[in-house]
Amino acid sequence: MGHIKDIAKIDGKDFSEFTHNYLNTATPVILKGAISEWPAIKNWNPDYLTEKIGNHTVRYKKSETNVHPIPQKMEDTRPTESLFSEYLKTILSEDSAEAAKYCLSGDEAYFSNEGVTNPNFVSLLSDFSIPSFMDKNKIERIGFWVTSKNVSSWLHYDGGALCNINAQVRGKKTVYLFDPDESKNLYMFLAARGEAHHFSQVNYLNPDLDVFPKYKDANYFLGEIEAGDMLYIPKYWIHTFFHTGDLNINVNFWWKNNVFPLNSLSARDNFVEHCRNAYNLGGRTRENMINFKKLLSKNSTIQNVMEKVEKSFFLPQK
Ligand SMILES: O=C(O)CCC(=O)C(=O)O
Ligand SMILES: [Fe+2]
Repeated sequence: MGHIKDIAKIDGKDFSEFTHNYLNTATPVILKGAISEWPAIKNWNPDYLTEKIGNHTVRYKKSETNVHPIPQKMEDTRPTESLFSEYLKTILSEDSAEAAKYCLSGDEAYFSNEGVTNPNFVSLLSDFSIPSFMDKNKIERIGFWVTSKNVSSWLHYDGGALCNINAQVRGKKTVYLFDPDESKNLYMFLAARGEAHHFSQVNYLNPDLDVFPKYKDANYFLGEIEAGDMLYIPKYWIHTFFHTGDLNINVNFWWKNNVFPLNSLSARDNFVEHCRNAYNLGGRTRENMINFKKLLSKNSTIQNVMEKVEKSFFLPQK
């Protein structure tokens, strides 16, 4: 394996150290105890959550394994729905292998999206607060995550050039973070193929080193977040979490900030954006994405040129 370092940890109440040394330098860090005063830390147990939001319908991922999503099957995987109370019962059931196939994530469940509050979860809003270093107007989405033990996300970076603060309200997660330039060892899916290009092709829990030999050279940062901690993931950092508490609950804040690091992934995202703009399919709507994919599949010349640029400049795997 490549080099493994610990993710830095600081006193989570010291936002001035965080802002100067981490936020503004795009350096990941764990802010220990940053949210220990949130009412959510005491309140968010199964009974309380069932009472407050149990009757609301929630969407979540249902996968064949404990890893979510499986990017190779993304197109056939539609989120599933049920009442939150049913979801909670299922993931707290006796069969833990089955429970780990469920993942209610910030992709589907959110407190607010582009400034619009989700009415289903309003009753939980007074249990947490937006960190004071964050400009409220630049928050794109506040996500809600509820899972059982042994759930894992697939190795990816967050789209939309967004920074991320992920707050652990209950349970524990082991966090793996890769610098964006480690993408040279991570075999990201190609945007030129219309694939899930924020995702690595490698299953980090069981990497196939015959197919992905450079993965063994990938350097990463490792850390653990427990109830009360916040993690800062700078934009474009590639990450995955392994969930180790019996019940894991997180609130995360995706927001725009002005720090704009130039790296291989930011350059690639810009390149892809410009290619889409050239065909009047810019803007990150689902429709534009689908139409761009259709265009690429019909025009092998554009596809091959894009693929060459992606591979030679942004994702070289020598
Ligand atoms: O909790 C996880 O497994 C993943 C979290 C994540 O990907 C995020 O906060 O963007
Ligand atoms: Fe993420």
